[in-house]
Amino acid sequence: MTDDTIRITLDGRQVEAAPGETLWQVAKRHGTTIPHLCHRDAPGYRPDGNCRACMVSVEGERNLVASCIRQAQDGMEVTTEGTREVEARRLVMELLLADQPARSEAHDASAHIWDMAAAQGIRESRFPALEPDRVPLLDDSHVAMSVNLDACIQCNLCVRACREVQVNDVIGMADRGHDAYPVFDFDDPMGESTCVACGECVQACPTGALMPSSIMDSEQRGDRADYDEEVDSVCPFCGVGCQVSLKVKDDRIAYVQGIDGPANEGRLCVKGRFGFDYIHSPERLTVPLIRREDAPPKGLNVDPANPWTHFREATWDEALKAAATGLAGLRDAHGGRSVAGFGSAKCTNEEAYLFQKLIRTGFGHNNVDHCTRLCHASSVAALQENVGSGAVTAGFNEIENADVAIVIGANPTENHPVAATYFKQFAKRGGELIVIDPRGQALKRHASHMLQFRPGTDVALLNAIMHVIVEEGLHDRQYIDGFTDGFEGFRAHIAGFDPERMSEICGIDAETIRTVARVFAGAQRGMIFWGMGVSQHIHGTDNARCLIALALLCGHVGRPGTGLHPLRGQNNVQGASDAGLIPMVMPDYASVMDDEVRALYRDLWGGTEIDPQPGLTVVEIVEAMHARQIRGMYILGENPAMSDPDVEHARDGLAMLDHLVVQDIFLTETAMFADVILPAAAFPEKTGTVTNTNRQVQMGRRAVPAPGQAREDWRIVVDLARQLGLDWSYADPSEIFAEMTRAMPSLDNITWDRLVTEGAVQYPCPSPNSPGESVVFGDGFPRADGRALFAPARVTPPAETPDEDFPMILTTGRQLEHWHTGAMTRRATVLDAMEPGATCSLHPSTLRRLGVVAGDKVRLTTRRGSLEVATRSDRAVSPDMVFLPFAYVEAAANILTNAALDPYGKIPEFKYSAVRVESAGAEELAAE
Ligand SMILES: Nc1nc2c(c(=O)[nH]1)N[C@H]1C(S)=C(S)[C@@H](COP(=O)(O)OP(=O)(O)OC[C@H]3O[C@@H](n4cnc5c(=O)[nH]c(N)nc54)[C@H](O)[C@@H]3O)O[C@H]1N2
Ligand SMILES: Nc1nc2c(c(=O)[nH]1)N[C@H]1C(S)=C(S)[C@@H](COP(=O)(O)OP(=O)(O)OC[C@H]3O[C@@H](n4cnc5c(=O)[nH]c(N)nc54)[C@H](O)[C@@H]3O)O[C@H]1N2
Ligand SMILES: [Mo]
Repeated sequence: MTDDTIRITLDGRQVEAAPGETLWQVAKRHGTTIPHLCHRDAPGYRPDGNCRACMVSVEGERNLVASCIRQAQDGMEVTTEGTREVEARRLVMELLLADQPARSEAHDASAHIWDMAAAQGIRESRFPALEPDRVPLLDDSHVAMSVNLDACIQCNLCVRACREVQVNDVIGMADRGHDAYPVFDFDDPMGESTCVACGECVQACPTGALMPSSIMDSEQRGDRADYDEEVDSVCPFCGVGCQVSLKVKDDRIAYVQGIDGPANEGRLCVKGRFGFDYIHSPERLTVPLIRREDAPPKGLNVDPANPWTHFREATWDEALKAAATGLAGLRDAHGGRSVAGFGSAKCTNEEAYLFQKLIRTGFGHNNVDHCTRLCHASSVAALQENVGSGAVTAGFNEIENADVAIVIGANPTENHPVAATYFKQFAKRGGELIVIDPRGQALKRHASHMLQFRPGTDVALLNAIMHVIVEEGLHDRQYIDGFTDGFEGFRAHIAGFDPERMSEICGIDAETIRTVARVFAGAQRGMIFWGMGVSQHIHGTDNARCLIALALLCGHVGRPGTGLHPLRGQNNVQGASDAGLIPMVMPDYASVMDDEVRALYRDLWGGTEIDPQPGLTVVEIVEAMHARQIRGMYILGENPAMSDPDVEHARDGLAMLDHLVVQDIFLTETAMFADVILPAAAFPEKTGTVTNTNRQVQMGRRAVPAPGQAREDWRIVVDLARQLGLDWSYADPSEIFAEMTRAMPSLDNITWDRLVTEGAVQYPCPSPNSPGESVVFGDGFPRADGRALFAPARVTPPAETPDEDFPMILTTGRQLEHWHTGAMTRRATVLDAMEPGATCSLHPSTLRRLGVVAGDKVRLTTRRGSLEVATRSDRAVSPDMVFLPFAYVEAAANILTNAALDPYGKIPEFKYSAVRVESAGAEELAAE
């Protein structure tokens, strides 16, 4: 017991309270849940004390007090269950109910307000309805949510949800007092406002005034509790790893709620909340398919709704046999190296592990890779080289403890929206947010410093920042001496990068560079977050080297509120990489070239020798298809016919394969080239673990059955392995996980049982009871000498720069509502309705120069290909650039992109191509 312990009397009992704890919280901790409406007992929600539903009496005070907001003070005598406060609370409740639709007609008969009323023995109000027609009633302008203002009790929770928890600032209160009601922006209908549909307000609303439309419009109309089962799992979209509660009704996901996972603390984004119904799409693969003998030549020519012109239905036995025989035949005729595999970062750890084991033992080589190659491969290369580990050194939630943070080449409000809520909260409470991006992306509004620089010039800008830090003596000498190597050489190297000269390259003036250098180096605790703008360049590894050096220079690693955090993309890209879906390393990044490593796996895997030669990477595999070195492929949960650079070339490669096995949940563009298609269960239809960007290993649980004959991926891989002659006998994912823990030190102290009961454990985990460590490397680095390394980086121009024929810059990326190649999200009703078609974004001045208005089509042409796409006006895009998302097959961005590779990470330059932009209308007119 410490001296600041507070002692109060609660309903006659002596209890203790922590400083700052409210009476409501103390009571809750001691087993009394005081009724509450405007108070939400969830992380991030500040008490507001406005609804009076939680009143209690405090000895010596004349008026009752709102327990949700009144803090405990030493010596207080509090009564929560005496006649006076109970009667007062009942009165409040009755007055509120008088102004609600009756429960039988409620928008949500299971709303929190009814529970709270019932808890006080109130079923209906004695009072007449106050003003039945007082406010406009239904606003159903939004596809995902409906607003029923007649049920609003002005509790303000939706405003706090929107403004303080998600920091979106869309909802406000109009009018005052009893006449107040929530408005969106400036009193727009919700569907026309700037709302990003995170649904936090719907989750928070205690009355059903804000409801998921899926419930309003369904048979469960008006009852949020009308479900058969609720299952805790993890969101299948991005690397944040939000924990969700899936409400299941009649074997379908009726709706989704955020739960208090370590990364998301109850929050979700539009995809996690409203994007799950892709699994119920009528286009799901439900039976195994085999290419027909008389099918037309392979190409993008299959209708996913009617594949029968190209494929015929097969039994599982027949399909597995066909898949295995085709691949084994190539292995026997041309050697195992003629077959390659792409595993999936959308599947579980266990599935990723089995997949690489299958390729390595079934075909005797390491030609196995996955989308990490197109993603953070360069970041991981630099991190491995300089700090000895490819994972983040601190979870993103550590930003709560930081004073300054850099977000560079990442657009988290769209791509890691729940992580972005923490970044915005950080800025709101005064943290210095430095955003470095060629695009005036949404975080700009929250940034204390926005460096909108020229794309592809990160090394110049970052070296200049570091030049200033060293020149002005702001670097952390003690840290550098204690924990790093290579500083002297590095110092000499960056002496050549003065801000005046670098300013000409990157377009940021020298004074701003100096200011930012001082801010970052001067802070006690700083973090660096980065994304694809850094990694997807031919100099992506150099970009990441600079970021690592910057953190080391300032000693911003290894303490709370400091760290390096490449925001990982797919829900399980961290885990799939850890599990060894990488051609040069085994699980836990153990080199295939290391004799001891191979001996370990030979013993663990029953005597099969592991090939000491690293395998080919994603883009190299495409080249090898064209060279006829790779003749067969097994592609599980990836869509390279959309996601690879220079994708027409990649599609041609796929068409040249003698045998292609695709395992997916949809008949994707890639599956159109397949010889055998194996229908898989989607994430909410299976059980297994996934690892998020924070290194948190979490349990995904089966909530609904898979459609038709679709099977869990791990089961299919096992069956295929057996067909290939491997004697595998896994009967459950827990057995696979147990085998992984034997090989992977990163999983020390993490067991299946722990994950079942705790939901999540972060690695590294020092003991069987520890939740794991958010911040690592406080006492040294996992490199040979225990020290981190400064690696100098030079300025390299992009592989292709604008010229007379291709005068503008094409950059590609993502949108909030869509996932990568669109396979999932274009089949999710709400998401598809919000972003139904392809558009490219251009600055209004560029549109004018081209003589087109937003909505008109333009033709984009690069050295690889050409396409037409509608335009959208966006001031965030600089006038010499065009932004194109890669989710749309009808305007597939990768037809245009450059497959040139970074030499270390082997990642292509998705973020920079020289492009010609012309009005498509003009072309048509000329043709007439
Ligand atoms: N909604 C949605 N969310 C996703 C995904 C999705 O498909 N949809 N995909 C997931 C995956 S796998 C990933 S990897 C992440 C990716 O998440 P992000 O890394 O945020 O991805 P991008 O939108 O591709 O690019 C990020 C930013 O890089 C900037 N940029 C472009 N060129 C440069 C440059 O030369 N230098 C710098 N410094 N910045 C530049 C762009 O303007 C953009 O703001 O998102 C994940 N989350
Ligand atoms: N132009 C351009 N191209 C890019 C990028 C860019 O920024 N610009 N970014 C790159 C990056 S960072 C990435 S990560 C890649 C992503 O590239 P991909 O991984 O190829 O893209 P996804 O669309 O996520 O593909 C996932 C596939 O898995 C399927 N799937 C989903 N759930 C399951 C499941 O449970 N089981 C099975 N078997 N299948 C499932 C989906 O239907 C889909 O076909 O794209 C890269 N390509
Ligand atoms: Mo990614």
